[in-house]
Amino acid sequence: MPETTSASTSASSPEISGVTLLGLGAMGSALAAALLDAGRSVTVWNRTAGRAADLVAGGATAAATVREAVTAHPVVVVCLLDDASVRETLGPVLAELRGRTVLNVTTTTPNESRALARWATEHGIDYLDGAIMAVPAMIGARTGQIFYSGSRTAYDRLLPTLDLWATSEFHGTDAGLAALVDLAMLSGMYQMFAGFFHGAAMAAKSGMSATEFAARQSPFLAAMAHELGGFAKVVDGGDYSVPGQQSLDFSDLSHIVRASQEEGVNPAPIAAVQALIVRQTAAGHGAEGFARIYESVRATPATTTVTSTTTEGA
Ligand code: FVH
Repeated sequence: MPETTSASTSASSPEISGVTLLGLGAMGSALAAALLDAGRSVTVWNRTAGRAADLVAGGATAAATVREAVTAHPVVVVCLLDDASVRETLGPVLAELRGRTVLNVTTTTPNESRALARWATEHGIDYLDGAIMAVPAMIGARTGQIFYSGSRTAYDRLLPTLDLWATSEFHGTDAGLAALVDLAMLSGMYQMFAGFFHGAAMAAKSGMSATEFAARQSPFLAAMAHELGGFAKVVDGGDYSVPGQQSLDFSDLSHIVRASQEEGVNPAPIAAVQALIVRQTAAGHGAEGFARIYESVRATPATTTVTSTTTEGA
């Protein structure tokens, strides 16, 4: 189990003097603004000029080049589009980064983060990876979370600064762990959203608008979310036959799939869940509870097709 710690470890960490921020998109700008609000010295850089105006009005220094930006402070926060843009931006200034700390909060896969950490270490850079569980409006309001992994010393030193943005949580010295937990959380979220869209498409056949459906679905899902703790206990206990659960034999969801087809609605989201059930019932586990489908997903089947639009890290 990864080591996970939150903000309380920060109490005795000394404050850092100033921060460089590379990338002034929606998130990078929010991160910089929160640092300025806290009175920190901030130097910013963005590939396309002109995005720094508001931050400069708020007290930031705009650097004309990446080199000028990274040499301004011992800590460089990177908030760019993806792994490729991080490498493209940091590659030419590797010599200048030696001896500094890089905190990369760009969304990456775990292996991209690990590769970046190795690359940084090889060049004498202290590397901390961050994964933001928040939208820009939540930064500074501390209603979001940011997961970190990689250099523990960097995390401890930066924590008073990190805590200005969101609740901070350290997941371990394996630099890929923050990205892993981040993407695991997003996986659950997107599948919930897909389920909502499928339900909305079915309800639309009754004349119900998506807005009307959401008004019903939202409190129902909130109530159902309380089931997660119970499912988790079954998964962690490893006994899917714990009494009191609805068995897979009771329903393989074919009534929902059929209804969707009858109404001319693509059943793909619910059919995907059904396929996970069928794998378990076919293997003789039909008398066990719904949590059993965890066994259908915890390893990649040989036949799974994975689509990737991102470039893997070196
Ligand atoms: N915004 C959000 O809600 C999410 C929340 C969760 C975490 N993400 C991740 O944060 C990274 C940055 O997201 P963002 O919202 O700031 O993104 P954009 O507004 O699209 O800005 C992208 C910035 O990246 C720069 N950029 C793109 N390609 C390059 C490149 N090849 N070289 C240098 N910079 C590059 C772009 O610059 P420009 O287009 O203005 O010149 C923006 O500064 C991201 O990983 C999210 O997944 C945010």
